[in-house]
Amino acid sequence: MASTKEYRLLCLENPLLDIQAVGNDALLEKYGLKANDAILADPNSNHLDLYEDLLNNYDAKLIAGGAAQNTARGAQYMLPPNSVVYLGGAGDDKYAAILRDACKQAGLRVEYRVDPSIPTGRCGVVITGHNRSMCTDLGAANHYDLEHLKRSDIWALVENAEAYYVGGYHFTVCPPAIMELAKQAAANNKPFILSLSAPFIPQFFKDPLDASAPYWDYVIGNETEAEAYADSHGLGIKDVKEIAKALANLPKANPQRKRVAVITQGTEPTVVAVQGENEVKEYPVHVISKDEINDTNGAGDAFAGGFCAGIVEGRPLQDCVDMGQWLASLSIRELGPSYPFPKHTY
Ligand code: 26A
Repeated sequence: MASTKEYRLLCLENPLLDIQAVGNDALLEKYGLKANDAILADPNSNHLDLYEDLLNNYDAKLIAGGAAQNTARGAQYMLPPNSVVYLGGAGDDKYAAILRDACKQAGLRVEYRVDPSIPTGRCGVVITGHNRSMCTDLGAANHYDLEHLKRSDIWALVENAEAYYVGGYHFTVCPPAIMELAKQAAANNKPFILSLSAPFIPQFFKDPLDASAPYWDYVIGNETEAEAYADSHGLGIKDVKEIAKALANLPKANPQRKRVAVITQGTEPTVVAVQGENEVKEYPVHVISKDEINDTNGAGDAFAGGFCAGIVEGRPLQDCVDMGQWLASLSIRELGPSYPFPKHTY
């Protein structure tokens, strides 16, 4: 029988408000951005001017973002009411109010560590064609801490949850909180799901990432993140299937679960490797026509959301991948990392 427990999935990362607009090459060049990338804003550059520029000159939209918050909203979209809770740091301002409102509408419970003295984090998203360039000023999200996670009411949610999802972007913020969840998962044989999030995480946050690796029951990434992992770890392999296999077979803390590595590749098939298995499987994506594509920002987060929903429900791996692909195909039809309402059913 399916569990009737509430808040079975607990997610952690950085709540951000996306300031998203269609831009052009000149705009990318002005701020030194690549067409398809995710970076932290450099306060010593002009990055912090990007947000006003997008709002004033490019008709930017304010959309609830933060990669794992998008994933959490996505998982909740596919699960019964009150299934998902999300943790992260936010301010006490207009942007936080927009985030809370979007999450409330999605039925996602959020428990922010509120810092009223620091603005809520923002992410400038510049869309050019099918590319998106993201530049994040973490703000209050950067102040998430172990103290919040260990607060008795929050820790009760941790103990109650049956699965944890951590966005790799949180390695820039609070690795100790990630490790705490990771160890809690292993000690209680609960699945710990980690997203690589962006190439700069395996490149520049290699040490905290590697410290968490033994605890990954599921590791999710896209092809560029997989390649960045292989490069930064000197694996000497470029083939996505081989990288997935290497990830799946890293040393593991909890031997009761075989690690699964899941690599998405845009419209190309999703690659899945299981620890100890020779065969790497490929699952074709759900095809949608070109003119149905609104924007692909958040497609990876949506995939992770559907995948996590499947894990929480104890579905077979193949179904979890299918649920991820289904939710990604819905999100691509929306503006930004959003899901259609009224709800579609899987
Ligand atoms: C620490 N960084 C850079 C980030 C992010 C981030 N979420 C958390 N931390 N940079 C971009 N994002 C989010 O990624 C989503 C699309 O996948 C954006 O907010 C956007 O909603």
